[in-house]
Amino acid sequence: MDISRFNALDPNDAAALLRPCVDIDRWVEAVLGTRPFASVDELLACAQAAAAPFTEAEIDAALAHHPRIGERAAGSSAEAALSRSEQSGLNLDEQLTAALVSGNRAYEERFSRVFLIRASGRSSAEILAELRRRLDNDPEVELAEVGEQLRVIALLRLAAAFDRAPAR
Ligand code: 2AL
Repeated sequence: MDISRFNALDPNDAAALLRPCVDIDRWVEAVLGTRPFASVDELLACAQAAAAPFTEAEIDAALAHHPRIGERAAGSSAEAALSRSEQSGLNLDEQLTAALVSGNRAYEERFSRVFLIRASGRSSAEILAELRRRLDNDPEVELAEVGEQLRVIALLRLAAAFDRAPAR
């Protein structure tokens, strides 16, 4: 996608490009409502500002679309394909898989939501260490961390849709 094509897209088509990045209506509408953009940088800056911060309700709604770390997303949706690609570097052996399953379970018991982390560019061992570190967070600190991870993943996906190198 290039920026002039994106500016000219029908709102439904433009929303269909944005929604797999993070399915939060307010964010999608903020980006759509700011078109036209002079550049991809301007689009990414707008997308970033509209994501800072997400509310708790927005985070919980968006997390419903994220498979657990270590679980291969099923189906042919754009989101599932993105998730599979992000998690493709995880090099999971039996031991790491078991550790992630039990870490995910402990996290969900403690925080009542799915553990979320930007998976692309991270090894399974790194992810497991982060999961264990974040398990000790206070709930408000963890809410801020998960919101930040959701924003990072959304911006990576959006940048990739415009053939941009990841901006972290
Ligand atoms: C994911 C996912 O699907 N892609 C990614 O970067 N992280 N899931 C997760 N639970 O963290």
